[in-house]
Amino acid sequence: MIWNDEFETLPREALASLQLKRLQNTLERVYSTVPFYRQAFDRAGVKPEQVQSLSDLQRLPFTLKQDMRDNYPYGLFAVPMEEIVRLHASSGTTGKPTVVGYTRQDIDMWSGLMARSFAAAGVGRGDIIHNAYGYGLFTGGLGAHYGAEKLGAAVIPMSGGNTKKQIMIMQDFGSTVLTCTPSYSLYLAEAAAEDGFDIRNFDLKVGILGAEPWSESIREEIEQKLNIKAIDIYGLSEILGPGVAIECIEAQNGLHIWEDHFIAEIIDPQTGEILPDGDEGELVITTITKEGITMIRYRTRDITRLISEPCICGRSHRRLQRMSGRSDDMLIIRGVNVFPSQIESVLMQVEGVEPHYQLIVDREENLDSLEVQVEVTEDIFSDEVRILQGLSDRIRGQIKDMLNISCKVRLVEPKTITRSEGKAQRVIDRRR
Ligand code: DLL
Repeated sequence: MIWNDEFETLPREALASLQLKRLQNTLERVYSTVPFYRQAFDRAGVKPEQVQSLSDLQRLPFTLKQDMRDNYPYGLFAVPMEEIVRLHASSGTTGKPTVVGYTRQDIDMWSGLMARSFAAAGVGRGDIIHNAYGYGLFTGGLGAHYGAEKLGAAVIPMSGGNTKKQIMIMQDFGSTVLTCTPSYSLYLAEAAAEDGFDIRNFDLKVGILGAEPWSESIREEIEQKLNIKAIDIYGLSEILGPGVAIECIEAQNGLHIWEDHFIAEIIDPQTGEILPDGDEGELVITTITKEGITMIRYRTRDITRLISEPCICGRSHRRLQRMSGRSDDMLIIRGVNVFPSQIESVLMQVEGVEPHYQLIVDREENLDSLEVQVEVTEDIFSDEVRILQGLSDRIRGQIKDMLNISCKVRLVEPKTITRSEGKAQRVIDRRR
């Protein structure tokens, strides 16, 4: 279902002129209210009024996560604190979090985009949304919650954790929609089975899953194990939270990025050069309606490509291909670049391998080493050592063939790898 027909199907030309108008207003505004941007634009020698076309945006400098850290906590806010009604923060792996603030209008806009995203995933009034994204500083919980209410669906504010209770509530309340990370959805299926329930028989019909990278093979696992349609949703706190982009249920192929609110560019992560539509690179986003925090050419570090072919659903907004990872998650193992998602894709093609794995990177005698720990089914695990050895050799060979890296493979018993209630930790890098 299309939530906002006028905007979601706006012809490309009209969309571009709306973007330009909104961009120009945004630049005027931040130039006068945010010293950080005024200085950055001055250094680049560009005044807001010189931005006369969308391609002029390229003349402005990028904004980095480090800029948010340098201006911690409120230095990038574009409005006085009296206008801020909500604060969120993203944890980040090191040091201080990055803080984001929302005005009342931002919250309305966010809820509207989340409602629009739910609708694109086939969710509507009458649905019961089991929201297992964490409530708190993380944007997932409250972002999905407000969107669900705006949509007019019934939302169960579960938050993360307490997995056994989640199963009971999901079953008793007849939840039809599950919102959580893809890894947690698999954990829920597993925990239900442990309690003697088959989650496939619950009322769930769709999962709105995101906040971490996942592969097409994991989607198949989830759809099969939970008997749902698994929809990929993307977002990040710096830009909004969940609801920046989502797959439509009609195509389930690429995530529509809501271009009436965001301008997307793809750049070469090394050189910063703009890449044409269709090329894979780093996603850069400019917000053109946000008030509290406005991001001009924010480097997301997420690797994807823009799909500009029209979609069968009738929405005119371009699509992002499923994220293949983050440029800063890319592992360099003895000089070879590899994304955890590539290893995941290899693993998931092997019969008997479960969708739970961890990559341990270390340095041994001055050389990088990679150990892939992956769970295998109970049946396989209780097989003879010879058979297990054969399987791990086969996986090692396939990783070598497809990704050109040598690694150790350790097959582990089911449920050995720590389950996560939020974002899964796939990589443990002991070199850092
Ligand atoms: O993860 C917001 C969110 C909540 C998105 C719920 C979707 C659902 P952060 O904690 O700031 O915000 O993390 C943002 O997570 O830059 C990506 O690297 C990653 N990420 C988010 N969604 C996806 C996805 C939320 N669908 C960071 N696929 C982003 C791959 C994703 N990575």
